[in-house]
Amino acid sequence: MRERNSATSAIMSCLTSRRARQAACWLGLSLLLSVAGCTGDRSILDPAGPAARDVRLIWWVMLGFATIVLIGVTVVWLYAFKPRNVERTPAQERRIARRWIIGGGLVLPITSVTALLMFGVPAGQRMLPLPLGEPPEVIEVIGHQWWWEVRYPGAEGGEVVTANQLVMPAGEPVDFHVSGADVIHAFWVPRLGGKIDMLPGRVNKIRLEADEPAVFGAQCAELCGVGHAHMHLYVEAVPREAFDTWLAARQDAELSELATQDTTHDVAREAFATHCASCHQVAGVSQGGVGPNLSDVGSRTMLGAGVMAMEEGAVSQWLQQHQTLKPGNRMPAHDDIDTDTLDALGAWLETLTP
Ligand code: HEC
Ligand SMILES: [Cu+2]
Repeated sequence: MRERNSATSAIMSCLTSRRARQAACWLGLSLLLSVAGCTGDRSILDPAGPAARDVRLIWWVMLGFATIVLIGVTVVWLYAFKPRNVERTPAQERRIARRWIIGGGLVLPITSVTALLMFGVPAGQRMLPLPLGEPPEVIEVIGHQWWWEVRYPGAEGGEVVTANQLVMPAGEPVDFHVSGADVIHAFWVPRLGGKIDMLPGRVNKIRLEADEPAVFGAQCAELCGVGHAHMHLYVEAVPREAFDTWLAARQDAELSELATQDTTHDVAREAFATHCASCHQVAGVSQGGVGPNLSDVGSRTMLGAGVMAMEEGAVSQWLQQHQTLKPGNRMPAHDDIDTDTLDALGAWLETLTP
């Protein structure tokens, strides 16, 4: 609230000051607004890994270059308006014209493009999944309308599958193999680097690394339909040991036991078998593959790919209001199921916390 008040008074003082000061005032204000976006969990200017640092460097180099070009063009443009009365022979005119064409049309673009390539090519190279001494962890990320499927094919004891949350080891390179299940999406964790298209029928690869354990925001970066803006991904980098523990807890045997052992949830499991099993997988209970895997849904921090925070009662609320919370999403409204049953389903799913 205080921020809003100070912003309002800044705008008011811009409006009420004199003309010359007004111009400076607006310039300052717009600069302030533009740097306000430079931090946060989705800022490319606040890198948390080597690939993102490269991207930031290229960004600054390009900004610097663009600024120099802008100033250069402006100076030349102003110079062109300067009145002068020199008589030139046609040969002199031709020579001057040729100088401009060769200098501005060939030398300048060749040097600037070469300089940019010198920064860009090594940076792109570092993001390529080139062979390493020790093969890095592979995480598969598959974009769906409008949620994320995340698979760990290298997990000890068998592949681990989850959704809408990506846990990765920190301090080591990780290869992301990305694709799309329906339309084109794009995988983008701005503070780690990227972005890369997720294409149906093709696997794109990118190598990213998080310097330290931290939580990052990610977002689908390719317009993919009505739910695109609601397609966030929660990314958490954890120490290697914690990562291994996290994976081990998500082995099918562990998850099946978690989902089936507690008999107080029999009603919920029955309702699940009738209404939900065709679309959702819960280890030991169902095999559906249309929607997110729910075997560990209780351990998510967000539901619906970021539309609501996971807290007590959140799953039941999602079941009752998901078409309002995330309009147009691909899960049918369940108006035909009574609230008690939805509450029971929610309560059971929330216990699925490995
Ligand atoms: C026709 C297929 C379909 C059916 C039937 C279905 N769902 Fe879904 N469900 C989806 C899809 C698709 C999503 C992803 C929606 C999104 O976020 O865009 C989803 C999302 C969810 C989520 C959020 C998961 C997350 O990680 O954010 C929960 C919880 C859920 N469904 C539970 C249920 C329950 C319980 C039932 C039965 C009452 C059910 N679903 C029936 C397709 C289905
Ligand atoms: Cu999208």
